[in-house]
Amino acid sequence: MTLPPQAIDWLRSAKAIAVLTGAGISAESGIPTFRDALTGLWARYDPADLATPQAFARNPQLVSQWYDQRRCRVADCRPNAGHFALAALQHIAIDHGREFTLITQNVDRLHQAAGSMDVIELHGSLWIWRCINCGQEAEERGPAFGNYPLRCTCGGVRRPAVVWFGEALPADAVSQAQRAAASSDLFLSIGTSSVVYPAAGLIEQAIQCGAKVLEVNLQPTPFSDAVDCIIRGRSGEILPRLVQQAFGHKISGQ
Ligand code: BV8
Ligand code: ZN
Repeated sequence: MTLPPQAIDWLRSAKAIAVLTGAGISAESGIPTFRDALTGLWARYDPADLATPQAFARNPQLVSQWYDQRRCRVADCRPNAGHFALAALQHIAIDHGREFTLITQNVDRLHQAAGSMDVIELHGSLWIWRCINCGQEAEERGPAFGNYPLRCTCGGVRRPAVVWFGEALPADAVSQAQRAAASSDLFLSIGTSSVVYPAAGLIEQAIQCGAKVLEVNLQPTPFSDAVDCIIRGRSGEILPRLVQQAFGHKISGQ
């Protein structure tokens, strides 16, 4: 597939690039997107029903187990060429003295595993678990917890440090992301269904502030008619091609 030449030109000439990623960029790493039909045990649950403070209050054991299973599944996954392409793009932007901000809705930290720096995590991380009693947070990289819910040394229950529906996003992450969207001259929206707010509002903000907006997605989104350019397809194939054609930089997939 040939890439739209204007997308290559914008990438080459952009002074400030902002990128928003969703679950779609991790799909090729083997991580089901939030809305993919959940397999097996979880098939009868709607993720939006599990990813809420009410669900956790009602059944901390079930919700903790769901998140721990997702955590263990991600532990076996590796970044794909799409993640590596964005990490390479950040280094190229820095070498050329340009602004680059990566904003993600994902909680898998595959961007960081691929080498991206200063990633803005709007929805937290599967790897960090927080005590709801004393607030202590710790990264959990080990095997499945075994019994649920996870307990803190203070005896309190520990929850995944992700942002659930109905919960406020970290204020500093939101303000940093909004500043980057507002000051970007190129905004890449990658693999997100763009229906969850306030994250999706960043796309609106980039459009309103006059950035060129490029959508990379398998499917149309509510913003498809408003963006400047759409590349339909897999981000793991499109992003490395974009970086290579714009800068001659070959992305290896591992
Ligand atoms: C809040 C972490 C208020 C947990 C997630 C307006 C303003 C503000 C809020 C709202 C609003 N309207 C409605 C709301 C409420 C709500 C909301 O947006 N609801 C939606 C459903 C209508 N928002 C909230 O509740 C937010 N909180 O606003 O609180 C507040 C304020 C102050 C004080 C108190 C309260 C919190 C939202 C965050 C929820 N947490 N994740 C977890 O992971 O378990 S959201 C979760 O779903 C993901 O993080 C992601 O952001 C979102 C969408 O998931 P998916 O659809 O699976 O993933 P994605 O969107 O990325 O879609 C996959 C895409 O990839 C598809 O388009 C597909 O085509 C594409 N794709 C697939 N494969 C590929 C690909 N593309 C390219 N290549 C491929 N290979
Ligand atoms: Zn505690």
